[in-house]
Amino acid sequence: MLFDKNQIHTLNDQALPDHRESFEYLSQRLSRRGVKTNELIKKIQEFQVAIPSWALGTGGTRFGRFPGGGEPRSLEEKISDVGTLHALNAGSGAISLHIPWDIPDNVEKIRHHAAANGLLFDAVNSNTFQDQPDQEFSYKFGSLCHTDARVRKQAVNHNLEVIQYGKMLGSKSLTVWLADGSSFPGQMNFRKALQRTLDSLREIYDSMPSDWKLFVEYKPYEPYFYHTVIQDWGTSHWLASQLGERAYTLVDLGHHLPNTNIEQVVATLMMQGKLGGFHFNDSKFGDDDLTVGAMKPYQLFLIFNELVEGMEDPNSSNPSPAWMIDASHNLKDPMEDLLQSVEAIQLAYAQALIVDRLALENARDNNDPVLAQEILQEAFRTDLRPLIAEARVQSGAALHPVSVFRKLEVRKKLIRERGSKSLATGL
Ligand code: LRH
Ligand code: MN
Repeated sequence: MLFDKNQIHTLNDQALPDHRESFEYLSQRLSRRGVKTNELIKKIQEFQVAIPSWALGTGGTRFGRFPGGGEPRSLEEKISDVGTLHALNAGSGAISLHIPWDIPDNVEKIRHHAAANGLLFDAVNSNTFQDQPDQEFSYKFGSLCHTDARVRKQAVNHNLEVIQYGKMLGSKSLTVWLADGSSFPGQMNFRKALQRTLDSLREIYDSMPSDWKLFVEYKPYEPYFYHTVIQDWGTSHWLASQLGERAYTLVDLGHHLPNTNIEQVVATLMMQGKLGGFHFNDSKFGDDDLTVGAMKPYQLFLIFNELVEGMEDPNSSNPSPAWMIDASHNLKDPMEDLLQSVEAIQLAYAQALIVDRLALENARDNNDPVLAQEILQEAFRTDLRPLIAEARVQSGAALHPVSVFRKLEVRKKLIRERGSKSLATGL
C-alpha cells in the first residue's frame, strides 16, 4: 500500500479546524433553506463514479505524448491506482475496463484484487476501432457496419468475447462505441451502413445475459471526418429502441457539436427511459476529454439539474444511470486529474440536489425567467465543497484528496516502484 489510512487521518486533523468552521456555516445556511444536510451527505456517499481503466496513464495526442512516470503497467496496477483514488475520495468505487487493453490473465486474482480495493466492475467496453496484431480482417472501413459480412461477424464475436470477460468479473453492462463512418462524401451508403449496424447490434443484444444492459455511445466525428454511423443521440436512441428494453443511450459529454444543449438531450432521453449512462469529461472544442468541470461547470450543473428532476420523478421509468468518467490526460497527473473530476461531478450533483424544485416549477408555470434563473443560480453559486469534504471524512477518506496525494508523494512512490518510463495501455 502506498500509504495507510492513518496518514490520511493525520493530514485531515491538520485541516479539520478550518473545515469544521466552513462546514458549520454551510450547514446552518442549508438548514435555514430546509435542506437536510445529513441526507445530502448520504446521497453523495452513495454516488460512486466509475474510473476508466484507460485514463490512468498519459494518453497524448497524435502530435505527442508526455508520460509523467509511474504509469500502471498491468491491469493489477490499474486496479491499484483506482483503489488509491477510492481511498482518497471514497467516491471512485468502480472501474470500467476496455478489452483488449485490459484482458484479465487470472480472473480470480483480478476479482480478489478489485474487492480488496473496494472496487466493483462497471460497464466493459469493446474495441472494434483498432486492429489487433492477430486479427484476420481490418476495421479500416468499419466494423459492425462493414460491407463484408466476415468483418461484421468478427466484430460481433469480439463483443461476445468482451461480454464473457465482463461476466467473469461481475460486470452487468456492455458499452459499444463505434468509430464506424466515412471521411469522404459518397464513400458510404448511410442507410445500408446503419441497417447493417442495427443487425449486428441485435446479434450482440440477443446474446447478452438477461440481466445485462447494452449502452450505445454516439459521437459526431473522429476518427472519421465526413460521417459517423452513430453520430448523435437520436440515432443511438433509435437503435436502442429497435433493440429492446435493455438497450440504452450513453451520453459522452465530449461527443456533441459546439453549443449543443446537452441537458435537453439528457431530459429527453430520461423522459423516454432510455438514458443508460454517462462518460463525464469536459471540452472547449472537440472530444478533448479534459477534466470534468474544467471548462463548463455550469453546463455540468444544468445536466445534473435535469438528472435529479428525472430521478426524483416517481413516474420515470429510467433506471439509475451508470456514472463513468472518460478522460485522456496530456498535461496533468492522471490521478490528480481524476480526483478533480470526481469532485466536480459530486459538486454538480449536490448543487442540483439543493435546487428549490417547487419554487422553480412555480416560476416556470408563471413564465418568470428572472426568478427561475435566481433559483437555479442560488444553488449553483452555493459553495458545497465543505459538504463534499465532510462526506469524504465521514467515509474515512481525505478532506483534500489532491493535497494529500501530493503530501504523501504518491506519484514519486509510483515512479520509484514502476520507473519513470512505464506506459499504461489505453488512450
Ligand atoms: C470514443 C470514446 C469511447 C471509448 C474511447 C476510449 O471517443 O469516448 O467511449 O471507447 O473514447
Ligand atoms: Mn466515451
